[in-house]
Amino acid sequence: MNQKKEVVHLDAVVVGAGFSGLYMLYRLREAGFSTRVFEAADGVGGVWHKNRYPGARCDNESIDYSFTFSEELFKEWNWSEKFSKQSEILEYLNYVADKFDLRRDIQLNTRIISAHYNEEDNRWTIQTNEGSTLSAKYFISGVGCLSTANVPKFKGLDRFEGKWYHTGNWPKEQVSLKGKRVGVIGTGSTGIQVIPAIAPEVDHLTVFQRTAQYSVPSRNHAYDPEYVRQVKDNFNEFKRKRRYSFGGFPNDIEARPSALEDTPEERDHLYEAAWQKGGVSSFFLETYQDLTANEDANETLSVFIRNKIKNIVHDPETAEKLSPTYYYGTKRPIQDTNYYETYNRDNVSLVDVKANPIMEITPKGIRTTDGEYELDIIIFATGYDAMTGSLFKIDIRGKDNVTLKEKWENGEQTKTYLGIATSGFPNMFMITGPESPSVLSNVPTSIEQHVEWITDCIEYLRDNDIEILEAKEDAEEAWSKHCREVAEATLFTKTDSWYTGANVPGKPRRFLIYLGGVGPYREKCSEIAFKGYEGFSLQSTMEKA
Ligand code: N01
Repeated sequence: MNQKKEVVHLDAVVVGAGFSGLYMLYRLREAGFSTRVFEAADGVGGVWHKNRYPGARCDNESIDYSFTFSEELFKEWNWSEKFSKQSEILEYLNYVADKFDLRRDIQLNTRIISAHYNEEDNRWTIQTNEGSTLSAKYFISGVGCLSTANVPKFKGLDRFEGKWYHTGNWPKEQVSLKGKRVGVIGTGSTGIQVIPAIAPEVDHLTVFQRTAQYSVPSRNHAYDPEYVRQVKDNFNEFKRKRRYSFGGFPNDIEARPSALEDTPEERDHLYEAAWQKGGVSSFFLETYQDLTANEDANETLSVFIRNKIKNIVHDPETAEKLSPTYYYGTKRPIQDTNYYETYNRDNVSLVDVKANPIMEITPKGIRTTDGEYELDIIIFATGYDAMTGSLFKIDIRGKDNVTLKEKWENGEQTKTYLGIATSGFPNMFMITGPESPSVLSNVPTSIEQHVEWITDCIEYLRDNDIEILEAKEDAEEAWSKHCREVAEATLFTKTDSWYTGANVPGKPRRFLIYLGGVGPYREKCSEIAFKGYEGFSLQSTMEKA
């Protein structure tokens, strides 16, 4: 007999158990909403659960890259290094899950495959891959901006006789690279971490580079306990600064207004100081403010880094191939430990696949237009279908059965209101969604702001008997236009990168990150809430009846 499956009723369903999902669950539960988080992986941690590749680290400072919602948590957790290893961040997120007893409402190994808004009862019907059906008043995405791996569709990959891995889905089991001929495709933040980490272990490493990248030394080090004590003692100030800063970091911006107002000697002096101190943030906080806004200012730093590459890399031809030409900072700025130095090793070679594109993967390795490279292992450090990829993996349908993909990709533009909501999809929220500061900010700061805003909003709806909240089309139009205008005033839109979607063939070119600053963005969101959720249409239970 065919038994009808039971539908589980909840206030909220949250997708993903990374930073976003964990905190969302905590806040909604505290506010008295029945909530369940679904996570496709077999553990909490989101990208930090999956990105176990050799050399994986955070390139934001560890203390800054933490939650601040709990002073107790902030004070009892001790980061060991300035830039944490993936394993330490994963340990932290597991600690958070245990400390706040989150696991009982997290279902692991379960993928949400669809979420359909039902206009009859104003609820979301949600299906999982293991056949459960849920009904929730609110559908909340915590899928992250960089969680859907981009594996380029090279001809012949299925015939490769060796092993291949994408860094974003690195296996839990130890991958033995010792004595192997390894190829790495991709030299973004990830490739630049993997390459120096594995070079000493492998027999030979061949790097397939499409775009040469600027990278600066991280100069990672163990934390000075005295520094950590001072930060913890000033928790409230740390938290306030992080929330109202431009980038979501607690640091003061000491950068001078323009690189063009200083002499070349003064500029080199500042750039050299930042290079010696290490970390991308040293350049943005302590050199010049117009590096990503003005082409000539940008070129001064670009030249400085290109000269560094020439000085570090012994072989002039390799140094030339490693020298980037795009506007510094318009691809995600990168920091490293011994990246350029790695090309001085005898067992490392560089292939320029822009000049000689990859034609196919053969059973024995990779064939480019200039020949075949025999390999035992291929590592794809080829990035992500960013910003929208993970949302589109779920069949999300709003009013009139319209899918999110149809709305955003078939329309002339992806449009959201504040990056939190989108018209036609009532009672759906996106944590760090498209057109919010997200990945061009310190992400945990932006996650905290969104989670708190969403929780306050849902409480407001409950307290005021409001059944439906939906972004208005004109408010969304205006926000989206504002986002594009702010971006167009920078150099970001001029470069092909995952920021613009250009890394995924066929993806529409759109810049979906709000560049107006974390602090001003927070104020804007708070003002909208204060004005009774201006720009949203609200429908009460009574009206509906
Ligand atoms: O990915 P990417 P990533 N043939 O897209 C190349 C975050 N992150 O994983 O530049 C050949 O930046 C591509 O070439 P090109 C961080 O936000 C954070 O490195 O497109 N090559 C590029 O070199 C970061 O920005 C941390 O020409 C191909 C590379 O693959 C984001 O994740 C650490 C290709 C992809 O670079 C993504 O970084 C690591 C093809 N068909 C990552 N397709 C932290 O520390 C792509 N490439 C927090």
